[in-house]
Parts: sequence; C-alpha cells; structure tokens
Amino acid sequence: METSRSRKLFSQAQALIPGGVNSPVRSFRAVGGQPPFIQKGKGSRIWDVDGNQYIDYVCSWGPLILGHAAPEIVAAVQQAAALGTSFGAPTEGEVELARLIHEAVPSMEMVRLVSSGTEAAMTALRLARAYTGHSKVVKFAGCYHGHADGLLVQAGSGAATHGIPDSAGVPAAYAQETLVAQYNDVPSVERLFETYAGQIACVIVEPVAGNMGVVPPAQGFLAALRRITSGNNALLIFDEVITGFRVGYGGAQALYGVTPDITCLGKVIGGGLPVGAYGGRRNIMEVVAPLGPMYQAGTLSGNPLAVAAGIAALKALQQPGTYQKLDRIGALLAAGLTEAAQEANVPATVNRVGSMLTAFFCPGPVASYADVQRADARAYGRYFHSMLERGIYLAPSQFEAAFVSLAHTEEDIQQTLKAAQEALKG
Ligand code: KE4
Repeated sequence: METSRSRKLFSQAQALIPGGVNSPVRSFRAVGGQPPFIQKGKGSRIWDVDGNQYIDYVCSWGPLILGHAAPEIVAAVQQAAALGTSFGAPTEGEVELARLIHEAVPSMEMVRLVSSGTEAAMTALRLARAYTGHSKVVKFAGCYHGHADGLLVQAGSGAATHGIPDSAGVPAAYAQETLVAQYNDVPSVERLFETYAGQIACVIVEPVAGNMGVVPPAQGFLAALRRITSGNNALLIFDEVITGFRVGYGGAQALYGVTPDITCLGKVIGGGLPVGAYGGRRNIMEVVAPLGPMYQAGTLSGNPLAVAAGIAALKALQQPGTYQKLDRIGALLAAGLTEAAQEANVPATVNRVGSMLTAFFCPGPVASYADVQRADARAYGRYFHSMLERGIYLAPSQFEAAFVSLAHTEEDIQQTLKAAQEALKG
C-alpha cells in the first residue's frame, strides 16, 4: 500500500501539531502505525492522499449518517456560504433547527446551540448545578462527555467514591465534585445518592454507551436512573451526542421510553459541521442567560453554515424507512462479523444498537465497563491494520463505536465481510 505522501504529511504535522493530530484518537496510538491523511470522501468511501480508497466505518465519529459529501448537505452549505459565513446575530436558520430538534425530541422544550459536544455537556452540568443548587455530579466509568475539566475524571480508588483527575491539569478539587458510578450497575448509583444525599445535582449518562465501545443499557437501567434522580431532587442528563438522531429520529430517549431532564446533542445535528446543543424543560432552560443567572455564550454558536448543514441532515433523516435501512445494514454487518469470528475461532462479541456497533475481541457478554476491559486491544490492533490494508477504515481504537450510514450498500458490507474473514484468519 502506497503511503509516502501520508507519511510526509504526518512528519510535517508532528512538527507543528501535538502528535500531528487535532484530536488524540486520530493519532493511531491505540492501534500503532501512522494515520493516512484523508483527501476526500464520497458516500461510504474515503480516499487518502496516496490515492488509497477505503470503506469508512468511522464516519467522522458519528456525524456523517448520510455518508460523505451528501448532495443535500453540500448544496446547503454552499448556498449559506454565499450569503455570509457568520453574523454573530440571530438568524432564521437557528429558529428552524431549534424547531426541528424540539419536534423530534419533545423533552427539549427549549434548545441552545453551541459548537461542540463538549460545550453541550459542560454547560448541561453547569445548568444542573444552577437549577438544583447542588454541587456534585455523577458520571459513569467508561463514558465520555467531552474534555471539560469536571468530566475528565476517573473512578477513585476503592472506597474513595469521589473522582480523581483523568488528565493532567485537572485540579483534584474539581475532580472531587464528580462521583463515578458503574454503567448498568444501579446499586453503584444508589450508594452514591445515600452517601452524598442532598448534594448531587445530576446524573449524566450516555443512554447507549459508545465511548467504551458500544454497550447497550441493561433492561431497566435508564428507568432506574430516572427513578433515583427524580426521588433525590437531581436532574437526569442524557448525553445523546452520539445517539441523538443516530439510534432513531427521537434518539435513545424515544427508543427506550425514558425521558431525561436535559439532553445534549452534537455530531448528526451538524451534518459534519461544528454544532452541539443542550436543551430541556422550559423551567430549567429559563435559568440560562440572558433569561436567568447561568451564563454560557459562543461566538460561532448557531453558525449559519453549520445550521444549514444540520437542517439539511435532519430533513433527510425524516424520510420514511430511514432507520429501518440503517438497522438492516447494521444488522448485516454485525451478523457477518460474528460469523467470521466464529469461523476463524477468534473470541469476539459484537454489540450493536441500530447503526452503531463494536466488535470486542473477547468472549461475551460485554455488558459493563469491567467486561469491556477484558477485550484484547492488541488483537483488535492487528485486525484493524489487516482491515486497513484491505481497504476497510475502522475506528483506530477497540474502545470506540463503528458507524454505518445511509450511503453504505450491501455490496460494501459483503466486501467488508470478505476482508474480515481474511483478516481474522490472520
Ligand atoms: P466533541 O466535543 O468531540 O464534539 O463531543 C464530545 C462528546 C460528548 N459526548 C459524547 C457521547 C461523545 O461521544 C463525544 C465525542 N466523541 C468522540 C469519539 N467517541 C469524538 C472523537 C474525538 O474525540 O476525536
């Protein structure tokens, strides 16, 4: 495989950009080797600067549910750009995107647009603290909600239930306000609410975990979080940055029938451009400046180009049969990968919810963060490179979600499964 231009660019990039990348996971450090530099995408495919073509299952980590360079997205962005790229003033598109989001996710009675999922989750925590007057927040080990200080926290050691920093530069004092529970483990949440009664502002959760690899919520898990938070004057925050408009037009809250107080969105609602959002019940959102005392702002919040792309994406997703098609393609891939691993006698467990899935290199079930940690990341790394050499571009980490889009065809899946059969046979 020709890689000279990517290697040259990576060398130049490393001189100017930490690790040569603008987001750590892109560096391939989790799987080894050097990342190809991507030049273009179309539909389910991307091409690198050396002309190598790949079927793409990263899909920019979720946003490209319509595939690359979808005509309706490109046209919307071109049309918007011709009218000006940013005004720092209200525009009609922001009202339309807020309306589309509210109609799809009724619990979001009011919506504030921001420019990333991190901003959405960071602000949702601030909002919960402002609304409840409580200072502590609960997150789950293995769940990721962006890189705000209070969320870069890992479980404390043993009895210490308060969090410890999961990144340099996060003061212990910040981390201690974050409590860490175990995903799909309701008693671990109940114990925190007993220990810190009256101090907890919210529980924030990925309603389908994507950032430890895909781990679906256990039966009753989300409903239990709803019961516990409601019973303790705490808010329930669904971080639907991945699942929003991904696992269904109404997101995971519609799929599982559990309604949070605040929802965070991102990725799909920007159509591949920088958009995040948070929203919830009107009486909660009325705490947000300029209506209320909680401050949050952003120069490019509601940017006209990003909003135009988001509107085009959501309108395309309203087409009948959209999610049945995504589910069918996702199921075809998951079943084929399972079969290929069995044939190759490789221990693997494929978790899937609709069009997001992860093949864990370990026996199942994989239903918790502890289960996830049994996965053989080195085996995944070897598989990743074998697939890359065969023109299949997977997430460069065992602990991420893979995505299919409306542009992925049955032929793409068959080509992928043929490559997987060869790669798994090693
Ligand atoms: P951003 O700030 O990266 O737009 O969103 C942060 C975020 C918040 N919540 C969830 C559930 C998320 O998955 C993310 C970001 N996801 C990662 C990949 N799993 C983005 C990829 C990256 O970090 O480069």
